[in-house]
Amino acid sequence: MKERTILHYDMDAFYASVEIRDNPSLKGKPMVVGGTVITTASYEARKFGVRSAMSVMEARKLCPNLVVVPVSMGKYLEISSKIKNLVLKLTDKVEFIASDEGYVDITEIIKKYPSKEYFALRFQRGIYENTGLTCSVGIGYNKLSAKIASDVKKPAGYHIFNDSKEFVKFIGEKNIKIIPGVGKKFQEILAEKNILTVGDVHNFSVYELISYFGKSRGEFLYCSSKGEDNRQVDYKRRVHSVGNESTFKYPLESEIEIKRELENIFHKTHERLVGKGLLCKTLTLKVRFENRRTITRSKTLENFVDSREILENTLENINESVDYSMKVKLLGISLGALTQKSVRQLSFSERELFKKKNSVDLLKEKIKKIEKND
Ligand code: TTP
Ligand code: MG
Repeated sequence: MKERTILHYDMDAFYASVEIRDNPSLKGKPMVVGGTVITTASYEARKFGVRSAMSVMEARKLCPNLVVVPVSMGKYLEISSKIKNLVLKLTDKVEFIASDEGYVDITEIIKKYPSKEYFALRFQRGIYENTGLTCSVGIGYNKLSAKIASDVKKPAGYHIFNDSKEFVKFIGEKNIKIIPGVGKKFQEILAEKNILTVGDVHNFSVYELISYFGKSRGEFLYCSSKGEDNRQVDYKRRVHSVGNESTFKYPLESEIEIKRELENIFHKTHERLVGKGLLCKTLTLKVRFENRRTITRSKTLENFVDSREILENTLENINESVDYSMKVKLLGISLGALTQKSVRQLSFSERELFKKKNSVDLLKEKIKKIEKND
């Protein structure tokens, strides 16, 4: 199999960090985000043993000064799609596995950078400058090693596993629960066979593991303990345009007919644009005449839009420039130069605010050092 380089990122105390960013008086205090149940805890609260999924009542017993901030899901989702769009600017080979984490296949793009370390720092800095939030980054040679790497220096750190030798050495002495997918129940079953660390798995053959735990779990354990994981980063190709066409068995003759068909096609296309949560910047009209001659007419708008009115007017303008002296065999509309609706450009003041923060300066310094040594 071809050698790969995979990055995994995971935002630090995601919901809590957003709340602290938006209300700096919370900084340094043990706080959680939640109602009756905690979604996440700040790192200060974690020192008291406060964790996700714990009840607030239970947490207050551990930490009497705990500050509880209500959940603002809309806000976290908006920031989540902003982060996703930032990552997608690097490459479309991204698989988002939660609102605050994802895998990126950087096998190709890493070649343009001086080192993996440099890339990790640039990645973190990019996220921080645009959102004011820190993330942890792991770079490995497959998904498993990348995912575990991102947890090594949490929060705000990064770790790199260059090859399976390095990785297997690292996980060997660790508790078996370090392997994602090994939950509490499985851990108990494994303990019955004296498998407490990842290294303990090596005492068994793959056949023994399968006979104890079943085919899929047995194979999974065997491969994971040797640092093997062939899963691909499951990315979806980005949509570059949305469009619809209609071919007419009986070519259209009158302008009224043409207009009605165009309205139908526009309606379908516009619904798809809105349904996918996209904005567009260009509209293209395609017309094929009875003699098979095909023309396209495009207009690029000043801004990204999904407004039905603006797009309908644009279509009307373009359509007026078409000479319909011949019968029409096909009509098509496509909306291009797409972007996700949730992307919001940062205002200048917000950008400046984040630039003032210390950790960005630290990252910049580290990057400079690497550049000097290169
Ligand atoms: P996580 O990435 O698991 O946790 P986290 O980002 O808060 O902290 P860490 O620094 O350890 O990565 O989850 C991301 C968000 O998902 C988290 O901020 C809140 C939400 N969440 C819940 O709502 N319930 C839960 O049980 C968990 C684990 C997370
Ligand atoms: Mg997280």
